Amino acid sequence: MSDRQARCTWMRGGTSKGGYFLKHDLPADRAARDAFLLAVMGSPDPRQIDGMGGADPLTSKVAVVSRSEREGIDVDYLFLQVFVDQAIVSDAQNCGNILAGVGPFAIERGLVQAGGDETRVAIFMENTGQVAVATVQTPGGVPTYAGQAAIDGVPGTHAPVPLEFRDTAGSSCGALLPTGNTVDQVNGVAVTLIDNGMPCVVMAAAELGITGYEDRDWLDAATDLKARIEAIRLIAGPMMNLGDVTDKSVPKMMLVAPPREGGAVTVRSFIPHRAHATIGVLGAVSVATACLLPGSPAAAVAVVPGGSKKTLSVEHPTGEMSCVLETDAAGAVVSAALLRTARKLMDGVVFA
Ligand code: NQM
Repeated sequence: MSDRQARCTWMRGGTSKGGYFLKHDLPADRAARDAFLLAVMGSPDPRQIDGMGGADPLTSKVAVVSRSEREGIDVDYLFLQVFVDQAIVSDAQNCGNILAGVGPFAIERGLVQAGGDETRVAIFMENTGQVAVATVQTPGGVPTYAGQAAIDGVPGTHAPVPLEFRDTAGSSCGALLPTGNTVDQVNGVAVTLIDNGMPCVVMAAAELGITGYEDRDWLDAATDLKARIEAIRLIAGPMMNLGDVTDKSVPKMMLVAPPREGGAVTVRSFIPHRAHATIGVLGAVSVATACLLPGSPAAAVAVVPGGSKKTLSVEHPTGEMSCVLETDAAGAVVSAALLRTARKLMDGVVFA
């Protein structure tokens, strides 16, 4: 195809939505690829009126998928965040929600052979060099999206897509706690700078003068709060080995409060400039991990179950996300599992 059009599948993955491409269907040159994807989404424009993007970072996302040459791995997945109102395409983060669609997409497009009623797809996440395993429902050898699994933030029920992660600590920052500390002070606020799959700055909502139970619209309209959070983010970025994060979508900013619905913790997240409608998958894993660190702002508000395999329900603006964390004898998190769903929405040719 020309560099003005490409075969593409549009999918919802978890609580996100975006375009899924085979790598060889996109321009090989990075600048040309990014220009193509900006045009496909209609960026930069707050309404993305001339493109497929949904005027929201959660619906302006891209998965680039290819058959993997790596031992024991089925496919390689590169996540790209297409900014809505800036001409930026960033590979600086993973996306565990879009990840939920990668397994079914890989089977649909012939990269992976379905194996029985369930097919395990091992996915190398190129953004951070780590592996996730997705289990896709494939009755009769064909992916199905219909089922009884419900996730908060998505109406109805769908086929379950469990995701398992191992060794996500330090995915982008080189270490779970890149400063070596459980707590740092930034602009007078106690923060945990943590990366268990997603670089996050975790702090008490109360320290920022909010309850932590506000809804997305309220948070998005809180200009002074957002300016304060951004000032902390710009200082935290270099401390987390991320360099200058002015034009990056990481670290994510996580404001925690005590749970209200019987869960482990409540979170309001900024990703990083808009409030999240729910919470990112690896963002939730990172916050849940912070809850296990004695002395951290998250541990101070969290209700953590006992045992070496714990389910931490992370409450967010539209429900909760349950993270199953497995810990070793020292209490360090060695694996995380979450339930997502996905749905194929469109398959065809997209134009730039
Ligand atoms: O943290 C949003 C999302 C995400 C990322 C974001 C994600 C994750 O909800 O793994 O899924 O934090 O930008 O899609």
